[in-house]
Amino acid sequence: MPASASFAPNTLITVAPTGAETSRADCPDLPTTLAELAETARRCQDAGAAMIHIHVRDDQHLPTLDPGRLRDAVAAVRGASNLIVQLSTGGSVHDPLDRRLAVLDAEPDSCSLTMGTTNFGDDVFVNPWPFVCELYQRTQERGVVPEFELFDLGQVAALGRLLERYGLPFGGRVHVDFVLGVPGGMPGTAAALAAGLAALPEQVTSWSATGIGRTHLPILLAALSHGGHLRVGMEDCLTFAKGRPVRHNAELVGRAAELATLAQRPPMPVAQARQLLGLPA
Ligand code: KMH
Ligand code: ZN
Repeated sequence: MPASASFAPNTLITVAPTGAETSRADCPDLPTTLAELAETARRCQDAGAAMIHIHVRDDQHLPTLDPGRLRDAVAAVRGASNLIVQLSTGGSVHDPLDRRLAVLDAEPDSCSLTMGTTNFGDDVFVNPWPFVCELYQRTQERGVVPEFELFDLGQVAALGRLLERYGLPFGGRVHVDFVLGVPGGMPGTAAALAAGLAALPEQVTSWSATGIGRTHLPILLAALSHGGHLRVGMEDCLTFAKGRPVRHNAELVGRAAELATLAQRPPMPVAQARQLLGLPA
């Protein structure tokens, strides 16, 4: 792990409240409307989050990359909170690449940028190298701070190649997020996280991790024990404890904040998180 990325004094908590995979019918508590997104942003900020990773839904609660809807979502969250707004450029496995590139038109603070193609359950999350390069250069031109999503060890190496070829992101900081436990990616184990950390390029300045499904809590604890930041939320985990569904994203943020505080690295305020990511104050 690069020395610059080790043991931050505070913990950046990112909430990923919705995702693109869970249907509203299967999970009525999933926030899918703009009003619910705004309410979620406010409550999650109160609970300790500093950044929100957003997937937008349409009036039928289905994933969409409609440009107007994306802009409305950014405005709704900014109207309800001070959270750093990160739009997903991953979308759903069915979204075409050109629509995913156009996400930047909604002018978020940050966007996710996945470093390679990954089997995704029975589907494929497509991220060809030319697409990764194009999206990265667009973030540099538009002044959007990327968060590099790492689903697999090969993607950690690909990040090194990207930074060598195109230089640092807008803002000069390099923040990555390990996504562990996707069927097709790295397993949700502390050992896999440690392997990913050991392989990080030296330009990386901060990292977070999230575990999918039942790996959510173990990866949260492993990330804290390695000095990293946290991503939590119903995109990644729908069960708070055995037999007890998550009722609101703020529950996951609140638990992460408690555990981070216990680890002597309490939640990072938004202003500090903006500095961490190289965003203007
Ligand atoms: N929904 C997944 C196919 C991202 O947000 O950038 C992709 C994803 C990653 O969630
Ligand atoms: Zn996502």
